Amino acid sequence: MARRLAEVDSEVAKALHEEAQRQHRNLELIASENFVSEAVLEATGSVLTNKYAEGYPGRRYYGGCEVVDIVEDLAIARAKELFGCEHANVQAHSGAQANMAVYFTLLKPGDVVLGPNLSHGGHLTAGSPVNYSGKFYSIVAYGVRRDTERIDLDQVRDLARQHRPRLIIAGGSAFPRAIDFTPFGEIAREVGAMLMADIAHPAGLVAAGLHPSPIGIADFVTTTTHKTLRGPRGGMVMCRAAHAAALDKTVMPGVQGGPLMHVIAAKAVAFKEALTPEWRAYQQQIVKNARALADALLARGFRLVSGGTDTHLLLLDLSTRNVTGKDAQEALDRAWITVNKNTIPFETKSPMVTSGIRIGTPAVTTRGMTEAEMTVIAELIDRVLSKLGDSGVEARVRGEVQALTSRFPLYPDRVR
Ligand code: DSN
Repeated sequence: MARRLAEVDSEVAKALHEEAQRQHRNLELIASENFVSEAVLEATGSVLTNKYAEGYPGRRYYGGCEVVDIVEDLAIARAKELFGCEHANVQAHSGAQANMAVYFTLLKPGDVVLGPNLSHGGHLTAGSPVNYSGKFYSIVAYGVRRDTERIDLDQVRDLARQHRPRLIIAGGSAFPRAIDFTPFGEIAREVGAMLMADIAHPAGLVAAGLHPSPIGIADFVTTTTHKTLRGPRGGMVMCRAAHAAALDKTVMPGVQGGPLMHVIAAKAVAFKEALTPEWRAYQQQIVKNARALADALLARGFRLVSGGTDTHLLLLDLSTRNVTGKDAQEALDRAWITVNKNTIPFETKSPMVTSGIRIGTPAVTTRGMTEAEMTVIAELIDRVLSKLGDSGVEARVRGEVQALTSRFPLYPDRVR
């Protein structure tokens, strides 16, 4: 039992070491990724992975749950304190399952759902035809306005009046601008719909008071815990007390079995970290960095969807440079700058090619980078994309990326 990973499985051990080195060496700009603390990593890799605990604290189907009950109660209490919500279910394995839990709590197959178009910033689970949400429900999609590239609230209202949805969704994966939940709440009330806010992306900013909060407006709020929130990979659902029992029953036994207690422990740790002034300052720096990066890219002639950002992410429209998102992602990868290709509003290319890339600042901010480094990052991106496929440029940028990241060490004990 005492044998370590490297003795048991040298191949996986080597891959983990290489991944730690990659994370240390590269510039991580994927807007949905972050680097958790050693404390969160420790909880994620803990003995709680051994425990079955179907049910909820004090009401489990298995014996031996007295310790994991403490952990789940801590996670719930801290989530409630952090977001000011009436009820939190911390068992959702992911954001997709958090959303599924809300749908299955509220909807019957065929019910009408009004949600954001995927290529306008929405998420797969808000009704994409390739996702369960698009297969089970009758989806009506809203988007952004062509002129401002911000959510078209007139369209949301018109579609809601016309289609009388049972559920309206606000939030997604690629909205660079803050979402005001108040008008969504008004529209939902007017047409008798429930409102779900998916804050997976800006959750950290919401918790820090840097982005409007849907708590008290939306009936259900879903999030992941691993993006701006900087916790372990997982999901969470918050709701009004009136929906608590129905929601909990949907999560387990409705759509999940045993909760991942090691991940719930790590969520508890992350929420504790999030309740500190240092963490709030970190969230502020994420936003400052995103603005600095946006300004630096605009100054270099890039086009940003909606002209900028209010959050942690930017969406670059590369069509004005005749570069696809796919080619840009691959060229930046070769230069050790990690981004993801992303569709843009009114996209004309396939999701595997795209016209844009999405860039976020949570991970580089965790490493300690500030506005000065954002200017350097914009220059590095510009050099790679201005000479697409030039191996000499990519090699020189790789060297500069390594020089930059080595000044902001990440997991030093794991990289050695
Ligand atoms: N994959 C996540 C993101 O990158 O935003 C959403 O599921």
